[in-house]
Amino acid sequence: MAKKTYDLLFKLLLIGDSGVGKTCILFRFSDNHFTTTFISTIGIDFKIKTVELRGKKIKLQIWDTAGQERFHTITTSYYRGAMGIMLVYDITNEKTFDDIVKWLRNIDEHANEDVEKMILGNKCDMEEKRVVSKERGEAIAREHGIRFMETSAKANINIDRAFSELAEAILDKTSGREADADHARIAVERRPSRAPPTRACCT
Ligand SMILES: Nc1nc2c(ncn2[C@@H]2O[C@H](COP(=O)(O)OP(=O)(O)OP(=O)(O)O)[C@@H](O)[C@H]2O)c(=O)[nH]1
Ligand SMILES: [Mg+2]
Repeated sequence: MAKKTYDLLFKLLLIGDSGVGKTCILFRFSDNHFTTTFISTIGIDFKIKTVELRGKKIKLQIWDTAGQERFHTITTSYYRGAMGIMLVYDITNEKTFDDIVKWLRNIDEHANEDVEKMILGNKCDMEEKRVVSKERGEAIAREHGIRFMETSAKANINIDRAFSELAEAILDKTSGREADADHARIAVERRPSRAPPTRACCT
């Protein structure tokens, strides 16, 4: 049988308005490549990258969704399997930031309850065109108890870090579950196989 080349598989999802840079973020992370040509994603696409975290090989299967409304039905059908979701807005476009609440609502409706989330304010290389301050990004993330980072796919700022932090948060959760499972197994193994029935004494 072929040897498994990874220890864990994490499924991640990128969501956010069209044009915020989701595909570029993914390409920078997977291929260290960037292009200024905008080719809007049709439906959904994915890339794979294996990273090493705390001595474990983690295969990241990253789903890149189309931000355009007409693909809403197909893209939301991918939320359920995601263990981590990156919500992306563009710091030079107010509407994409306002829409973060809409994307958060979509997550509430379609994703697993314990999915790890992270908000990314992308295109932070365009300081001269900035309309959303970093503080506002931090504030909305704090309000919803979510991680936050400003990124640039173009200048390669915080791209690797964003994926590592999200994967690490999932790893923390997964390790917790593994520990729980071990604990439960030990508890079962220690239980006497034929424990005498406990009875209330009646005289
Ligand atoms: N300056 C700058 N431009 C960026 C950055 N990231 C993406 N872009 C540009 O923004 C445009 C849209 O990028 P995409 O990655 O295709 O956007 P998307 O979010 O995938 O859009 P949809 O697939 O339609 O949902 C392209 O012209 C990119 O070159 C960035 O970090 N800085
Ligand atoms: Mg795209």
